[in-house]
Amino acid sequence: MVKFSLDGKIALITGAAHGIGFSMAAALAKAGAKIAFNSSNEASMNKGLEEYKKIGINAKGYVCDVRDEKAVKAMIESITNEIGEIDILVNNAGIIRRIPAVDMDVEEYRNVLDVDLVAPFILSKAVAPSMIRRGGGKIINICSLMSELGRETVSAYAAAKGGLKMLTRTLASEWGKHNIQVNGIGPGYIATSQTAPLREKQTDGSPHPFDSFIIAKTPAERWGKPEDLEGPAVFLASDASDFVNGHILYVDGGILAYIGKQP
Ligand code: NAP
Ligand code: GCO
Repeated sequence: MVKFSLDGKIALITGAAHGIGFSMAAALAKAGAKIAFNSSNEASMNKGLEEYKKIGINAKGYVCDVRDEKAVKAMIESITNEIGEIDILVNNAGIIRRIPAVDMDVEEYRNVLDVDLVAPFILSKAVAPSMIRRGGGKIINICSLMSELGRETVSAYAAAKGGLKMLTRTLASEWGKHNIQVNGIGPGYIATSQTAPLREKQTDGSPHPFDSFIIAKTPAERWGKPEDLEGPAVFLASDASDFVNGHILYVDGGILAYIGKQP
């Protein structure tokens, strides 16, 4: 369907060498977009390039620390010169540190916010002038169900993702008149390297307690897969969402709607 076509579009997905970013980038490519992605290091970027090649996607990879505004501006200039001006930005790069607040160094806390909240501002601010000049664009911020709920040990992450929800709404407010739609995707619990520690089997082979906890809290009774984010990403990157702005689309199997299974 034409509304969902990304033919002729150029998309930058940050942190998309693997995980959720990789799946969303692959989906945008299958819908017609040219893909640029970045990693924080060469090894991961090269591994990502190999994975894209394996599925027939001619992605272009860059090494760029999203916390570094100078490096981000240089990467965007390279993408513009080598591929073209960015139509779709997916702020996907993110980290988490699971440490009780009393034990968390302020520097550790600040670093999580730098990657998960400041970097999306840096990237969005860097691509917006071109989008404004050209009459529009799409920005998708990868939030989290932790943009709405907290839990122990993830103070920095939840604060960042909560802030990212409001950054999404604020940029949507500022740039809507320029036909730039700024939205978020809020994944629930997705099986990636980020959540691997929460799913590791116990020494006796039994499920990790957190694994069982999430299954009981999720109406779909399963962890999400990176592939579950493909359709939402194409929707928010395409003309099909031209009147959707400042919205956080939760892709969580219903966890935010559910009090949880009675033990
Ligand atoms: P992941 O596999 O760890 O991917 C995160 C990516 O971020 C990595 O590829 C990493 O790149 C990149 N990254 C981290 N710091 C960076 C930096 N300073 N500069 C450049 N790139 C950097 O995790 P994921 O689960 O796919 O998460 C992707 C996004 O979804 C994150 O924003 C995460 O918070 C969010 N999310 C995840 C879940 C979940 O359950 N998995 C749920 C909700 C939201 P390299 O390693 O290639 O350098
Ligand atoms: C955790 C998890 C979550 C998920 C995700 C939930 O420690 O609770 O890592 O933070 O990664 O963000 O949507």
